[in-house]
Amino acid sequence: RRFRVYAMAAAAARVSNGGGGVVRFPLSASSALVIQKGDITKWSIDGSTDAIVNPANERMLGGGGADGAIHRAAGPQLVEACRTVPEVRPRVRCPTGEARITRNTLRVAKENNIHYIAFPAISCGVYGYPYDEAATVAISTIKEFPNDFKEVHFVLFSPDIYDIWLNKVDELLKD
Ligand code: AR6
Repeated sequence: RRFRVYAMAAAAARVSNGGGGVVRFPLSASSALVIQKGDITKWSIDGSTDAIVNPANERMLGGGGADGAIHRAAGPQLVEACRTVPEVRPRVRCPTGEARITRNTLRVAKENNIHYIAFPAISCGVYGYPYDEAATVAISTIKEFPNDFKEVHFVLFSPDIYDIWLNKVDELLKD
């Protein structure tokens, strides 16, 4: 299985595992938002170009949480690929800035013709971002950023975060 990984410093979403629990919300006639429980390293869409978003740190050379899991699943090629990303200043490949980084990820994915993309609950683990606020930033960014994704997935590792994401989607996408 092949997947591309885009690193993000800090930002917005959250993810967890519990098995099952896939809920789809239409964004337009040709695209949908999908909320699901699970391990983002196991996520893929058969036969399609896909991308997962790594909640990395600025240095982009691995860490704990989802970042650690993604590097373990990807193998050493991922850290090698990350090393080729130019530093904007010493030890910083991906500067922190939550809204800008979230939008940058979406733009990079669009430029690379990604049709399916999966986000974890960025910043909701090691970085300790409040879940409700993280859900608001993540979901409203997907809603407001013009995109051609067929599906944008949030893959949430914990049941509590999954519930918060579902409620937030109901609140923000009901119109
Ligand atoms: N699949 C989906 N979600 C996961 C997985 C997984 N395999 N593993 C953890 N999560 P975190 P952050 C959830 O800590 O807060 C690292 O050291 C987790 O339960 O991964 O953005 C980096 O190198 C939580 O809800 O990311 C950075 O230094 C969510 O993913 C720093 O942590 C995000 O938690 C980034 O911290």
